[in-house]
Amino acid sequence: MLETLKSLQQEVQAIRPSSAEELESFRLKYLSRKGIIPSLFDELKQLPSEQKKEVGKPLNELKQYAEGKLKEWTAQLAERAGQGEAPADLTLPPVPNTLGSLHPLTLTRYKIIEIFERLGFSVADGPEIEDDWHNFSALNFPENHPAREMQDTFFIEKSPDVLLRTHTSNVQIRLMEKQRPPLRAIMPGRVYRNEAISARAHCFFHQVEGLYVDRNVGFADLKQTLYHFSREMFGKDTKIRLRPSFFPFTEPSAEIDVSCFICHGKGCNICKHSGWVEIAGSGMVHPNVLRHVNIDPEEFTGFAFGMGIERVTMLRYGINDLRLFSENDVRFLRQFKAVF
Ligand code: 2NL
Repeated sequence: MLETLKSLQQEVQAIRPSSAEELESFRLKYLSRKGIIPSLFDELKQLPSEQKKEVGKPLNELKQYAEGKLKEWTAQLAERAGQGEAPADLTLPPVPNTLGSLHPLTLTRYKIIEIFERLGFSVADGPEIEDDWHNFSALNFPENHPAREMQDTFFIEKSPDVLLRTHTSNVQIRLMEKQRPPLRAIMPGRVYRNEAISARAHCFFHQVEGLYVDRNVGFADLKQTLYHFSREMFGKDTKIRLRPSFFPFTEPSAEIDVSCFICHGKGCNICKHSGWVEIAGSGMVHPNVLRHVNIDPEEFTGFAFGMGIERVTMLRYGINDLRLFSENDVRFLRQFKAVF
């Protein structure tokens, strides 16, 4: 009897049913009412009591093993059937897209580029590590300008200076050095300033600058271009307002405000109850800047502007903390879906 049990145990262990039919014949052969294992229990009853003890335990183990195996294979076959054979239900919603999403700053940059490309502006690119000439001197910054101080700019080396660019105007200088007017380009990119990090300031941010140099480019071109941009970016009823300002590289210079697209002039937190929000700086390219790149200011004029991508993005989406852009928190990033 013990020998029989041992070989049965090995037999059952070796069985690997590969279909529902094979599984059923396994059940019938070993576990059904007339199967091998129940009939062994019948035999057990006939045995004298010392042998009952000896044989009872391994027989029970065999029964439990066979029952466990039946259960396990029943589940496995059901799972396989579910995967392979169930017809696809075409009325179910599609599997959600688990790809990442574009960063909100990327979405805003794409939108800005799209608007200016339709006006004939190309997109230019340049280095983030820059020399003094392309970041400051060519742009008419005086020798003692505070932006040249260590507190404001990240210097990599001093005399000759190597620094992290503080604006993308360096690309405009490089473009004008290389190409003759007419020039029409925008320069998106990352810029660096030595600021303590807070909800409103960061040691790097993103900018788009624009430049248009040709014969007879005037202030009206600047105004109309930025008016068109504002309406495309913030909506067709957007109005703009120009306030006098100062930059070393433009003369005259103006800050561009757009009418508050949140409250439409009624007054809200975004516009601090003024009805206007600042979005860009701008001006006519200073004649000294044109001279520095060998463009004759008597023959050519140009306008330029610069805007912060973070600022425009915060206004578009109602984001109130600059740090969210660089923390890579997916709970934040997931909320921005591209609409093309
Ligand atoms: C701002 C203001 C501005 C420019 C950038 C520029 C570049 C050259 C010549 C003249 Cl090469 N101007 N760029 C002009 C006016 C304003 O940026 O608030 N940016 C965030």
